[in-house]
Amino acid sequence: NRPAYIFDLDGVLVDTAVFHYQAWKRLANELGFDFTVAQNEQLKGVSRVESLEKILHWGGVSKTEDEKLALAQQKNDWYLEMVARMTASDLLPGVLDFLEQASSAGKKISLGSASKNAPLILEKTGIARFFDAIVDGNEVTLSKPNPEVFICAARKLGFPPEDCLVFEDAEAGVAAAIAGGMAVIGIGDEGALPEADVLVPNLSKLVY
Ligand code: G16
Ligand code: MG
Repeated sequence: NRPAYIFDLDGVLVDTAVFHYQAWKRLANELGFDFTVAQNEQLKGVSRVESLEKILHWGGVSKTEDEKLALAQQKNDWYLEMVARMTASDLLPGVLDFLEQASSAGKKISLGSASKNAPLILEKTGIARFFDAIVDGNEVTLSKPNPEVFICAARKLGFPPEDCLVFEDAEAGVAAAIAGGMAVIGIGDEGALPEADVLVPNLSKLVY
């Protein structure tokens, strides 16, 4: 019953992980190595540049800083081609109802995402109107599990951490919420996210 809600984007509101996977895999293949679903899992909540560093490391490839910039840009161009086709039908189960009910109940709502494309995705899926604040990869430099993104969101909403409830699907995100002194609802399958206060498979399973 906290007054402020902070939502992660990928894995909580939309499943952009499959788009990230396809774009990273295409990049890896062009560089001459493969990229697996299991590796993609390790990139959830991780920023674009850090993701590229990890992928190059897994592929045993080294690149100059300029080359890395170009590769990250290429990946993002492919990713944005997929994002451009997103609509409200790409929202995960229960998201629209939950945001509508939370908003009617007077909750203050923020995004807390590592993605620099977050505002575009909120627009494409039609849920931007529910957000009182947005904190994304454009203003936050420290990746989860660092709590910076959630602390910044709480500050923007005007509430102390103990008034905030975070919705997260990634281990690093749950750790970030806890480090920030916030309660956290984990979104995932049974057995996942043991540190979360509550675990549900998706937002449709949360009774308002
Ligand atoms: C998301 C994804 C990550 C992605 C990151 C940055 O985090 O989970 O895989 O690398 O955003 O995305 P972009 O390249 O669009 O800036 P989150 O925090 O929304 O789960
Ligand atoms: Mg996520």
